[in-house]
Amino acid sequence: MLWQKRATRNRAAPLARTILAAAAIAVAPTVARAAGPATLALVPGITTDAFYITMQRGAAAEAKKLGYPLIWQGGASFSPETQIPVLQALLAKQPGALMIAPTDTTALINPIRQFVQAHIPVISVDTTITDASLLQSQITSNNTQGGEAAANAIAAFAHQTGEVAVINVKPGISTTDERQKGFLAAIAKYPNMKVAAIEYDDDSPTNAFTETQLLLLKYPKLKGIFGTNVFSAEGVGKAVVAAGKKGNVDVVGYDAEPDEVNLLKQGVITTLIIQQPAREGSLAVQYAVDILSGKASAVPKTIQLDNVVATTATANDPNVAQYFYQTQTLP
Ligand code: T6T
Repeated sequence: MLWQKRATRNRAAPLARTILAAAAIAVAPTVARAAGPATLALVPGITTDAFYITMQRGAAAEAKKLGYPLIWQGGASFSPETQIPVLQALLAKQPGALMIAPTDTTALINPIRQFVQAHIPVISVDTTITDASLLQSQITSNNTQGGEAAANAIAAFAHQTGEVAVINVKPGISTTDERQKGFLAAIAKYPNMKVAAIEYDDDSPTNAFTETQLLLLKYPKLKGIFGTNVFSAEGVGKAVVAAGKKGNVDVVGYDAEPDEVNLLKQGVITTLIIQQPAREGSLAVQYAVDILSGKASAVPKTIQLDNVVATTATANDPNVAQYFYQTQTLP
């Protein structure tokens, strides 16, 4: 197996840790670090997004429990241009395993291949790449189902008739592409409904806001808008309020960061399709540790987690609110 060298190093880790702990006072700290468990690296799509911050929390808690150091490092925008240099810097540090949310289905293939060639196992978490042969596991949500659920929520609001629109991030992101596909397929099942427009905001709430303002002017009879992620839904919701169209134009969003949750409680966003990023992060760490401990065969190749649907009516229910995203990483 490609990662045998690393797995062996980790099987020896508990013993090495005990010896080193006993000798900690006498031994130089650099020696102790080199012989400890391999460092796990988690690279989010973007560091300022509550979705990935919540994922970090799940990963950090699990890594702490299992006794593995975790590096969380990513770009300040959701783009290969900022993510690839992060990967290059990480490769030089030779982590034990890489867990990554690739910002593009194809642009990240070669950078990820470099880790595989360096015998570093790679797990995708949230988004993925089209070359699954490079990945030990792919962890994500059921994005197609989430898109369908968004369409059905908008259709119910619109009494199954009229025009709707989508504000998406950009093409080439596995998750949001699937959400859009699921949404379009579900709307197509309503004979009296039509998708009037699909716009891309490049993961910017400001762009989503402006695009929504223009859509509301161009399609005055618009019944609803689907914002496919945190920043899209936030921009759509705020633009609908600014246009005085709350209650006339339905907003269905993905994810659950604080601004979205506020809009949900106010009845601007009427439905949020919420993911389980903390669980995704925790599973990624468990799988990475399994692989490094010689138990790669126990790790599923793909796993899709269920979404949780929140509505304005259920927003204060603790069983739902427990899934809302956090804004502070764990140390
Ligand atoms: O919706 C999540 C994530 O699943 C998607 O891949 C990118 O956007 C988010 O991070 C939310 O902003």
